[in-house]
Amino acid sequence: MFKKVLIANRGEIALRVIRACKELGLATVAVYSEADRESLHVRFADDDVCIGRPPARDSYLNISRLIAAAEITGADAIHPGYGFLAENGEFADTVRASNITFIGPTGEQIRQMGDKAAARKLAHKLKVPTVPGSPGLVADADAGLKVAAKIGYPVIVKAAAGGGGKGMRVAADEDQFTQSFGLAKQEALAAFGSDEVYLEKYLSRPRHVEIQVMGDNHGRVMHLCERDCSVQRRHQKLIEEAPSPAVDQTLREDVGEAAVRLASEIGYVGAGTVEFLLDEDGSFYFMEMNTRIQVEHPVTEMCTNFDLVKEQIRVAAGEPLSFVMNGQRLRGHAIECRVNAEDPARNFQPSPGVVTAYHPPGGPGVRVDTHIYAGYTVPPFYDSLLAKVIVHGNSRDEALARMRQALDSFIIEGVTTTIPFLSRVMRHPDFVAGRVDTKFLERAPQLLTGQE
Ligand code: MV4
Repeated sequence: MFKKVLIANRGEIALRVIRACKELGLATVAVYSEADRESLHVRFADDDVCIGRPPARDSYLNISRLIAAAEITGADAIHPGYGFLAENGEFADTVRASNITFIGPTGEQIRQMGDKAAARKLAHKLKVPTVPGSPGLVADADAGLKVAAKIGYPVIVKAAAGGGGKGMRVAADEDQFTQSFGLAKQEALAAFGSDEVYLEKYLSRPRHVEIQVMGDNHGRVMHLCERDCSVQRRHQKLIEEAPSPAVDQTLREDVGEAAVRLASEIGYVGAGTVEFLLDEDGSFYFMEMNTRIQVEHPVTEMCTNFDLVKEQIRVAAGEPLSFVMNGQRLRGHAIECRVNAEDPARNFQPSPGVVTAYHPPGGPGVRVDTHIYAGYTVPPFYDSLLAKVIVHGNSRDEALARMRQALDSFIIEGVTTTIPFLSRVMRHPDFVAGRVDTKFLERAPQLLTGQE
């Protein structure tokens, strides 16, 4: 096992990883930017190193500073958290080349899944269902028009280097196609430095269902049930739950088995997520694989009773998976709401500033993962996640009631938060009935303001 783990991240996930390390008896190193001097991850870690100016590219994205921080403090492993360098193959390689263990998959595995067109090709080869579309990259608009004519409109053009929604364009018909194709390529080049794109049939109202997988260095991969992340805005997830109200045990076994097949094929090691689109008729299609621990991992922890971050650390140290559950023995229902310092009535505009009062909810089945406290200043440089409220209940209804109670007793003053908005969603008849898809918020704009 390691002796000392450096956490290459900030905010609530840095605290989450520090807790897991402490439980395993490991020392910790926090890194921080000049904007995060007063952060709790710095206080709770055994050692800390300032790695630069507030903008992420000068600090949390600076690979050589992170490696130097690990070397100076004698850390023998690095946990990347999510975001920042978590899915950067070069970072994983550089960490390993410096004789430090990267807590996550290999650089090669990160790159294999980072190329979304190649991942789709691999899924197709393994008979993991994919949406009808181009077999690989589409060279030019003329080639695209031919594929589109074959699969039928609407189609979606996606960036091979993309993921999470950037560099995507929908074309309703042949007339729109050439323009959408060009725009997707342009956006992809600007965002990722690559204008490679591929094509899929566009599904109009899918649910976003993703499978948590975990692999070890002994050739084993298991899955830990699905999460439903259909409530999103501009590709930002706002609410997640497990299990999905749209997935029964038979479907769970099918999707889970498909996810495990894909991850096994590349010898995947660590925690990963295989994303699927779920159609109204129960068909599921592979979308992409994320090679990191995700923001929404706690809903899986609550209904599997399994500590994903501790297991990430154990398997990185070479230990075998502590048991293989494959979606069996699920326990109740969990929901997570992301509380952001944003104003839903003003297009979710960020609201940084000082938290003047703070009191978190509590009680049975209520978990709050956060880094904020009374007097904390929310810096303007990073994403605006303040806290994750995660509830667990014996049934979805019990979890819903717990979430309403928790949100309504959560006091955060000084910054505008999304709490009142989340509270309204928890009372919306379609959400209560589990009738959500990726267009849910577009259909219910009154939720943003609370006005009818
Ligand atoms: C799609 C789709 C419909 N059909 N692909 C969005 C994020 C990126 N990972 C892929 N995305 C989508 N791909 C096909 N063939 C709809 C989306 C999509 C979406 C997916 C999940 C959650 C929210 C979404 C919001 C808009 C579009």
